[in-house]
Amino acid sequence: MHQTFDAALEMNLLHANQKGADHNRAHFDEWGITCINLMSSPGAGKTQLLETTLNGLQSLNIAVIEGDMTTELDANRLRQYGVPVIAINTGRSCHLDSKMVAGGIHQLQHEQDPASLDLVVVENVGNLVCPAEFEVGEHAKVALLSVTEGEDKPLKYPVMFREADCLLITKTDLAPYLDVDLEEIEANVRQINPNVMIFRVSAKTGDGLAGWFEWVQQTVANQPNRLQLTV
Ligand SMILES: Nc1nc2c(ncn2[C@@H]2O[C@H](COP(=O)(O)OP(=O)(O)OP(=O)(O)O)[C@@H](O)[C@H]2O)c(=O)[nH]1
Ligand SMILES: [Mg+2]
Ligand SMILES: [Zn+2]
Ligand SMILES: [Zn+2]
Repeated sequence: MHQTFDAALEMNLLHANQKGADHNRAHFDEWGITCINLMSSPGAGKTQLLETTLNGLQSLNIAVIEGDMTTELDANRLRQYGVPVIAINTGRSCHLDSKMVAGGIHQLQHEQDPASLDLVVVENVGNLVCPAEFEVGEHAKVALLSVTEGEDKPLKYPVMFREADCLLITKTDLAPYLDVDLEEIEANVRQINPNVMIFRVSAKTGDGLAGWFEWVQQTVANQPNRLQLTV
């Protein structure tokens, strides 16, 4: 959260955002859809992970809400996979908020029957701090940390790691070329969030992706209204 001169203002902002997040989650629950919020610093590999996930999980009907400050570069990468992609430009904002995502959901709703979807993945703006403080109505938060970012990042930027339900240590194919200790990354993450699910993955080689795919499928299966709607 940016330093504000007025704590009350900050509380109001987060309160308004929470109301919007509740609105979005009500939509997802009404449609029996799961929503996952993907967050990381710029370049940790969110879009590439999404590309491999769209390829690997074709049994699921997935839509993407793609947040970027400017450009539709990531959205256009993902459109090539033939899935609905709603692009949101945040302008000067360093994170998506629930109101922006509501706009995306309503647009998605106009384009197709939302109940035909299993999963909406929100790719947040690349930023290791602010996205974690603005809930968008997701059922699960997934954080990515690439092996090039340094073992200390979970300790220095704890909010996202504390909030995450699942952490992906990405680009593990690069680890042999670096002085990086993956055990230390995991220990630092566990210090902040002892129960988080951790996967080590390489979107480039495919290493570790099976565990991630299984986690996504399980998360989708756990959407309570999905069970009611499909029986
Ligand atoms: N070696 C290697 N490179 C990767 C891997 N995943 C992503 N990259 C590279 O990392 C760079 C950034 O990947 P993106 O997927 O665009 O990262 P992002 O988190 O979506 O970036 P922003 O949306 O800008 O925050 C690209 O050059 C990718 O090719 C991986 O598993 N291994
Ligand atoms: Mg991206
Ligand atoms: Zn609505
Ligand atoms: Zn910020």
